[in-house]
Amino acid sequence: MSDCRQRHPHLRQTDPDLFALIEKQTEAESTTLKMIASENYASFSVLEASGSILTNKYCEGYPAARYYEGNEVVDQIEQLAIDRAKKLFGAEHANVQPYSGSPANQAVYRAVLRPGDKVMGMPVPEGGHLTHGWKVNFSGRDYLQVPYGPDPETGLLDFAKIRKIAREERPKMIWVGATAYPRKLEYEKFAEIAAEIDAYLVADIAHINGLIVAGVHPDPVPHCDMVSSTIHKMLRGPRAGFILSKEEDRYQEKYHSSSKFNLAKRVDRAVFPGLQGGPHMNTIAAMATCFKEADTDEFRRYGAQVAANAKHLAESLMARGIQLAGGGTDTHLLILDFRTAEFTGKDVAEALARAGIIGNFNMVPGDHRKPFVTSGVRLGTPALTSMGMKEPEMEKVAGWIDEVCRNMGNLDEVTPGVRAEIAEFCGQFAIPGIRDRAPATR
Ligand code: DSN
Repeated sequence: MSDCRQRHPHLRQTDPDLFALIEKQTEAESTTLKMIASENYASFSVLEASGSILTNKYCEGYPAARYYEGNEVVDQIEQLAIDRAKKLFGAEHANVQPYSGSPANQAVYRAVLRPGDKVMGMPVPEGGHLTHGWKVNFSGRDYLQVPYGPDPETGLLDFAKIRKIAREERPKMIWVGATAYPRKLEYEKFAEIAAEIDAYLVADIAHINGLIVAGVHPDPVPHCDMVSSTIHKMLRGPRAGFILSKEEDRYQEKYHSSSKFNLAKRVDRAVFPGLQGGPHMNTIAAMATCFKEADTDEFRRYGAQVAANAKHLAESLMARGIQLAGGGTDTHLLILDFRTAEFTGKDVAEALARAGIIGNFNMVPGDHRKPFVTSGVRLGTPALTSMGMKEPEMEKVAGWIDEVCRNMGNLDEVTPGVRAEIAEFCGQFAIPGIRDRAPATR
C-alpha cells in the first residue's frame, strides 16, 4: 500500500473516474503543505478499518443492548473503542458513536439543557465553533448564547471579564474550546467560574486532543462535566466524534431531580436514540485503532513536536515581520494577522494555496473585515509533523510563507517557483496513509 499501483485495486477497475479523482486528491495532498490546522493524515490502519466490512452491520443500541441480532463481534469492537478512549484520557465514561463533532456537541446540549437555556461560548469570529452558540447554528437558535472572547488588543482571554459576564448572565453551561485560539486554555480557571454559578463546564477538545495526550496542554478531564471531540484532527483518526463524561451529575438534584438517569446515561441517551440511529461500526473500529496508536510514546512525542513546530514557525514568521494574533502560539496553530495590511486574509490564503501552502482565511480578534474576507490566515502544524518535519523544516516553511506575503503584488512571477520547490520538498517525506517511505529513498 505504498504507491498507486496497489491503492484501491477494485475501484480502479469498477469506477475509473472516481479512482482517478481520488488519485488526484492523493497527489495534491502529497505535493503541497497541508497546513489547515484541523487536517491531518490518517494511518493505513485507520483507513483499513474505516474501509472494512464493518460498514455492513446495523447495531442500534449499545454493547450488550442492541435492537438487532448478530452483534456479538461488533459489541467487542465498540467496547474496545470505549475502553481505549477512557484509558487514553482518564475518563469515567466514553461514548464513541457521534458521527462527528457537531453531533457530539448536540448530544452534550441535549444531555443536560432545555431549549432556551443560556450557554456561554465563544462566537465563531472570536475563535469559537459554530456549535458553541453561534446564531446561525442550532446552538444559537435553540439556546441563548452569552458570548465571551479574546481581548481585541492582546488576542488573549481575560478571566476577570469572563467571570464578570458569567456572574451577570448566569449561563447553565460554559463551553471552553476553540477552532482559532492559539494559546493554552486554562480549564482550572473556567472550572472555578462555573462552580460559582452552578454551570456545567464542557470542553471541546477537537483541535487540541493530541496536545492533551502528549501532556503539553492542560487536561480538561478532571475539571469538566463533559468533554467532546472529533478524532480526525490531531489524533489522526477517521471522521467521527466522541464524548467523555463523568458518571454522576453534580447538579442532579438542582436541575434533574426528576430523572432516573445519571450523567453518563443521559449522554448515551442523547446520542442514541436522541439524535442518531445506527452507529457506523467501520468508523468506530477505526477509532479503536486510532486510540491505540495515540496511547504510545511515539504519539506523545508527535504531539509535543506539533507544538514545538508551531512555536518555531511562529517565532520565525514574527522575526520576519509577520504579526500573529495572541502574540504567538502554545498550541498547534497560528493566526497570521493582516488587519493593518491592504490585502485581506482571503487574498493571502489564496496566494499561499497557489504556492502550495494550504491553509484557510480566518477572522482575527478585533477584525474589521467580514467573515468571507477576514484579516487573518490560520495555519497549523499537525499534518506536517505527521510527515516527520521538525524545526529546520519549519524554518523553510516560514521562508516560503514570507516570500509569498512579500510578493502579493507579484504572484504570477513568484508562486510557480515556490510551488515547485514545495512539491520537491514534500517528496522527501513519508506520509501516513499514502506512502511508507519518501519516493526518493525507495
Ligand atoms: N471545521 C473545523 C475547523 O476547521 O476548525 C472545526 O470543526
